[in-house]
Amino acid sequence: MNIQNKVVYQIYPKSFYDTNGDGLGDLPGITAKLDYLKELGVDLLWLTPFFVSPQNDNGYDVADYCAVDPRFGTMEDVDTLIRTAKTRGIGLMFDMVFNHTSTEHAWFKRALAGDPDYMDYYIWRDGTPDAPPTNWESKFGGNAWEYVPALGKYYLHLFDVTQADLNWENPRVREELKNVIRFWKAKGVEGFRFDVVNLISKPEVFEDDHEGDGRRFYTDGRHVHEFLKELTRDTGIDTMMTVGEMSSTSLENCIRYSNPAEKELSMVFSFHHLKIDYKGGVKWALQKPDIMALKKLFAVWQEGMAAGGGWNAVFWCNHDQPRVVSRFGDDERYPKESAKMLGACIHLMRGTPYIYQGEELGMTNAQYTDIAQYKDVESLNYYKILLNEGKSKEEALHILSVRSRDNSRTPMQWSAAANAGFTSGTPWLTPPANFNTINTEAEFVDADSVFRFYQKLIRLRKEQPIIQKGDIFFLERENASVVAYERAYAGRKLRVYCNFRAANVPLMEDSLAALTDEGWSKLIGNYDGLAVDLRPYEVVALEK
Ligand code: TEU
Ligand code: CA
Repeated sequence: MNIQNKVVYQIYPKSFYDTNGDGLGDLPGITAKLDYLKELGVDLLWLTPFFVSPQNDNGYDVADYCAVDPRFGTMEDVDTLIRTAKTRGIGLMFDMVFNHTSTEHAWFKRALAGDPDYMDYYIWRDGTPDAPPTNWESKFGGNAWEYVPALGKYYLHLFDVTQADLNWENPRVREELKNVIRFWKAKGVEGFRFDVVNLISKPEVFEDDHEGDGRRFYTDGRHVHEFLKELTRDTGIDTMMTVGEMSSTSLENCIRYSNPAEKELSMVFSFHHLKIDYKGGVKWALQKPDIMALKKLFAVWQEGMAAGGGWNAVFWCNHDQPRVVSRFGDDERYPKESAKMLGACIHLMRGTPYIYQGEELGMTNAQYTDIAQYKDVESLNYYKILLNEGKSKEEALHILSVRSRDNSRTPMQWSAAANAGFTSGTPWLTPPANFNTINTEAEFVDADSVFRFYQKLIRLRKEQPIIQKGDIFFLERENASVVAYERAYAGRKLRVYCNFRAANVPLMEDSLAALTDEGWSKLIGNYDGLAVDLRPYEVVALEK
């Protein structure tokens, strides 16, 4: 599949559209909104997990990989969705959570019952109740090992205690997972997203980490490339669109994961650019976004992946990240300008853009003020941890309002009707009050809306080989306010300037007026005409 001219749209089914009034989005709700997605112009839909699950981590705790959770619908609904999307030229990508299963999975239940074959599907270490095998931390807080008294052993869980890590060293595990891919491939999906797939290969010996939380021992682990090659080869997914979610990864590894010659994956998500507002690298410690750090990371990753023949998935938002307009933009004074600037910044880069539902409307953070409004397991765990660390309730709630994953999981804002038109019942998460103005109906009739701008960005990618294939080189490297880059292809050039400040900012290397004198003309922007300086959150792309 040509991945360079595609745009992927991520759907969090639980929050997309509810057709039966139970307050939870469902699969028929996605089918019902295909015309909307067609109008936007996206090519593929990545659906986060809708498989049978106790939903402790909203479906990332899978209890049966090949069955549909009745909350979301039926297998027939899946077939209908795939078939109907195809008639609109839209493909589906399903989410494969292969680092761990739910502790409700039949494999884990057999392991718990002491069946040695199934115990070997997971990672166990001997121990006593008071001494976990290592000091590694779970990504959701607390120690990463859980003691099972009946077995006298601990199992590893890098995420929630109900998400047990699979033992990829066991060939039977790898065969089981290949069968899952084959099952969904036969249903006619066109791609897969692999959850935290660079964490699947654990070390041979488990030891304490005296420098960190343990991640250096299992991130991009010793056999990960081998395992991915085998999975891809044996399931024949090398011709499909595949993307791996890479936690705390390196450029060098991402080149290997995504260079077509390696036959591992089509592209990768990396997250370094989404930690520029983590103080000391800690998610729960707030700081203002460090735009200089952001620029450097973009330059390293964009230029580095191009040099090594790798391919990035480019994105700001997903179901784990706060809304970008609230985060790196200004959702109060410049909501439209900053949402458009952020969109263009990513969409004109080298890589395949991913849009997370509602991003194309400029949807904001949830604006919750009460702990009872939160549902996410990570948020609830960290609320307690923050209080235990001595933070006041107000401080802890403020941190959650900025960092919680629920910020992105609020219902899709379809209209100004009750519950943003998402459900006729009670929504599982409350939408922020701004759905009155930020919603698909309002943005359809506004020619200047964020939606119309995203639509244009998608169309430009399809029309312009330079956006799909151009080389990339970063400009304005010393300018702490502006992210700027030049694309080049077949004698043509494209320059993109993005102002990340709520103020006028001059360029360092040129003025925009001088550029027009040199024959550059405007391709797209979020303000009328051109000024000498960049205006607040202005983006302008010039071509020559
Ligand atoms: O996320 C992996 C991951 O490490 C995160 O983005 C995580 O949510 C964040 O670091 C916590 O601070 C993936 C899924 O996208 C996420 O929804 C799942 O909870 C997680 O894997 C476990 O399957
Ligand atoms: Ca429903």
